[in-house]
Amino acid sequence: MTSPDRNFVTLRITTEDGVVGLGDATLNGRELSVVSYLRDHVVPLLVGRDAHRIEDTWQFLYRSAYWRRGPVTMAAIAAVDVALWDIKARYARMPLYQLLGGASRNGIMAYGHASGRDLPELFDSIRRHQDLGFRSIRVQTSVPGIDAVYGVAAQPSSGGRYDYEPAQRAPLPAEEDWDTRAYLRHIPAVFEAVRNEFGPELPLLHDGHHRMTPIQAARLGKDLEPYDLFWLEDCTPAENQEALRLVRQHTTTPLAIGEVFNTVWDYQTVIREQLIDYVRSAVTHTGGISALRRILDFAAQYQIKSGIHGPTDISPVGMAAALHLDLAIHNFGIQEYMQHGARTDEVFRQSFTFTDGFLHPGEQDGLGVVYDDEVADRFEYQPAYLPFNRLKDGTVHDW
Ligand code: GCO
Ligand code: MG
Repeated sequence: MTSPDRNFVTLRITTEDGVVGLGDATLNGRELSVVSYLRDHVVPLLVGRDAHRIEDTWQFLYRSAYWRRGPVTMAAIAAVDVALWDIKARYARMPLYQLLGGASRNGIMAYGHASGRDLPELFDSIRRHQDLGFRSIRVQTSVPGIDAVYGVAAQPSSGGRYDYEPAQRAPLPAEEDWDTRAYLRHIPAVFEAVRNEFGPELPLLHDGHHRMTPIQAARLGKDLEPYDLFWLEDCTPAENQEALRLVRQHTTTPLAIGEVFNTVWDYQTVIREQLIDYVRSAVTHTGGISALRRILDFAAQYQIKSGIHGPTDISPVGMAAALHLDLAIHNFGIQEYMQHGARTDEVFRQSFTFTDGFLHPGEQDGLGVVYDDEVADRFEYQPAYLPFNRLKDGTVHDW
């Protein structure tokens, strides 16, 4: 556990001849649960096992626990899986993507998070991200009548950069407000203004963050069609995967879902019925490289592509795992990329590059990440929670 710019949980596995593998086990707002799951229930089972038996270890951890699936379990299994892949690639003395089939592309298209409380601030943020090299941009803005909206930098001092995922360091989650009708009235005009300012070509993404009903999501998808989005993300809560049928009937706006999913079973209907266009899971939350690769192979049969989750609450280890997978699979779509802070980069010495809008995992053996214990130990865990929403009448709503 370390908390340079935010809390991160990292698993290190060391083989008897000293080869080290790293795995990301960070579950934003519930980090301590995964630390306990690993320390108290998984690590004792790993000591003495053959580190080369990745698949057997994955199946052993998934089936021997009896209780299956869920974000805590799958983050713990993911950390073990990624650490063992890191070890195997280090033994093989090659970058991890080579073990996954080698490169299927020259670089990994990334998208960045632009935001603004109003159009001038939003336009500045988009330009800043273009200056940073981003060729695809997520657009989030404030909404008149709502005080705090997801994805928008709270103050312009950060230059409109939504710097870190909003796990506020506080003993309790912050309450935010929401009004879906105000949001639906406002967003289409924002995208019309962005298209008028930046032209028709720039790939634009938007995150609905689970807040609409299916018919509201259908309306927004239809209203945004003239602006040709790359994707509309988490347009409606998707525990009920069939809800996407109604959205799909009304709009051709591409849909991305899955950052809160944690196994292939969460995707079965939306993939088989082609109700989505992009799989949003992170390696860290879905059981690791072994599991997410299977989900993406299943998705490929339905012409669905990857859109791996890459906010700052995915650690550089989880990010590196994503990049090796992004480089190797055929049905790559896009990679989310929020740059980590300087302190985080001190703890996790990473070797991936971001050049002219494209990421690359690098050519180091394994994942290409080194964890500096001495620096990490300087940053104690601090309780931090994602906010939650209430509607005007006080009803709790999806954040
Ligand atoms: C995204 C996600 C994040 C989540 C965060 C939760 O699209 O990157 O929606 O912004 O809110 O990862 O921990
Ligand atoms: Mg999202």
